[in-house]
Amino acid sequence: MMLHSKVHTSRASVPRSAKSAVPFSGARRGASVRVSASMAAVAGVTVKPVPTKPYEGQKTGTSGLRKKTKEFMQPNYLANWVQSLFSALGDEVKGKSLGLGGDGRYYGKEAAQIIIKLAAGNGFKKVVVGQDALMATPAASALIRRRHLYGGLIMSASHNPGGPDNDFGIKFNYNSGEPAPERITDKIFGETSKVATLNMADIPDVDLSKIGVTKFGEFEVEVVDPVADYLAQLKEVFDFALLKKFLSRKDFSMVFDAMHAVTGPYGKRILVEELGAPASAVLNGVPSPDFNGGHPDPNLTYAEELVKIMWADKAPAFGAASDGDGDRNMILGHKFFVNPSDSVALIAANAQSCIPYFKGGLKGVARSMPTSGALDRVAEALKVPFFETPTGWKFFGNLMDAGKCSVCGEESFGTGGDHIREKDGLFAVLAWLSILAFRNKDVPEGGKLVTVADVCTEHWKKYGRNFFSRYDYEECASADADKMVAHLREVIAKSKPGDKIGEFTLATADDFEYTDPIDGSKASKQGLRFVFTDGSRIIFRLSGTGSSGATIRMYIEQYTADPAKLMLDAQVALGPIIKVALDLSQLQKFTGRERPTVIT
Ligand code: VG1
Ligand code: CO
Repeated sequence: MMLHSKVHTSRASVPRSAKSAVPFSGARRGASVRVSASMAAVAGVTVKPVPTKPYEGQKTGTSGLRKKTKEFMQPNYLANWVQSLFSALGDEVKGKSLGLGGDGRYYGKEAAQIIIKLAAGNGFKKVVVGQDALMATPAASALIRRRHLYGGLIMSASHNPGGPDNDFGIKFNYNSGEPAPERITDKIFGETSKVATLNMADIPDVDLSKIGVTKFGEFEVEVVDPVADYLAQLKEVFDFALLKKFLSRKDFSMVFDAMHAVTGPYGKRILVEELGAPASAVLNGVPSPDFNGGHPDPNLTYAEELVKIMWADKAPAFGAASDGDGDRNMILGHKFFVNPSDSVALIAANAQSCIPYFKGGLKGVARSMPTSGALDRVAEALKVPFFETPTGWKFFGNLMDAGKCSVCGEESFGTGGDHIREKDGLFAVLAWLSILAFRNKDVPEGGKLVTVADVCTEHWKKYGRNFFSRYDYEECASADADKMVAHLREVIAKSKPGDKIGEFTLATADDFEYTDPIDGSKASKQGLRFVFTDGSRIIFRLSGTGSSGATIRMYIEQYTADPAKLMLDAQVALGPIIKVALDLSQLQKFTGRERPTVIT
């Protein structure tokens, strides 16, 4: 390529109307051209400045930007956001390596090609991408950490349905593998409102179906096995030999439902090939661009195939499912559902004895605000620091980086550890299998196995039980949801400690605000909560992951230490407080909804 000393290569100086490619030299040692630090791309790559216009509303929600796939497929829609991200990151990205992958949903492969061109055009030296553009969210976090990448882009709308008529999404994770904090996402949003030029490298599409390296000048794309780094990470956490031995018991069987999403290949490789489970243990294990028309959200409503299997009279001892991008998990025993708020508490309580990575003890634990207080009790018993954060995994990253949190979780089927910086579906599965393996190590084959239900009931006997339920009212009219929120704010403003609401006495009512203990950043308006004197709670939030309308989430919690009540059905135990919550919010009046779309 010719050296072109007159060409300014900083982003700002790229002519907006330029139609032709702008060739430029790279930072070649001894070259006579002075290369500016803000040069747009690496040597040997031609940058084509593509003029563009901002789209409204490209604001990152709880976890990345999620919109209808058709919105994402509009000209430059995805490119605008990615360019805005790179612009927000600035010169820092020059010469760095970027991870890339997604949950296999519709439009992922095309999106990957656009992102690779923008990465090259904005000065990244390398993109490490999962084969066929696949990469589970926890695997992307592991990849970033293990390969010391600058960061990574994950193409996923997680548990939202996929396909041309459903959702697509994208999010950026930083160099310790954590979802970008709000100071970055705010900056990206700022850039999206003024983006005018896309720095696209003029390179052909890369064959993502073959593992290997493709070079364009000094820029390279490495296609990698999306499972390998993640598997290596999990091997540093769990005792694979012990798990393999446990799974080989003839009196134990399990089933893992990948829900036609990204974890199929992970489940097959880890559970079947590494740990010796039969191939039939992985259900729906082939990733499909529209999740086979399903809703890849592992809960009792959407994982109905698995639920049917586990509620049959003859069933496997252990059942699990994960979501679209593999960061969520649902854990089931025979006819038994483990509430995610209990799951994280249980994993924390058993981590030190059952999981090698935690054998030195936990540095601390954390949960999102709406998640039940079961974990708080474990933290107290273990005498470790405890943190309550807003909803969304991005708030755990700082705590983990600062060495203050080893295990954390959310009520929304998210559980994780500080081995990576994302919630991790298969981590939860292996954690539960580790607990079961440990508890059954002295039970002879054919003896009475300690079950998932046994582990939970013993936990409740020791700590008491935090009954918990979440009601989701999906796709309400936004105006209605806003009116309900405004009404609740008025109720909060008028309320005072000691007020009687139904049979409950109010301790506090507020709009949750969080100050990050590490960097002091503040997040406000993170959920309206009513906390009662007996520790019961009612919380309302609007979802930040939907792509249309408003989803209202109502979270209900009540604690009991009464042995006679421990085994009650959660909906029965929570009946009275649920009624109070509905009366207080007048949800039915505001939304016209008689009942929720999903109950957890
Ligand atoms: C939901 C959950 C939240 C979770 C987020 C991303 O957010 O409530 O706990 O972190 O999804 O999960 P919201 O704003 O809709 O309540 V995932 O697996 O969709 O990345
Ligand atoms: Co997810």
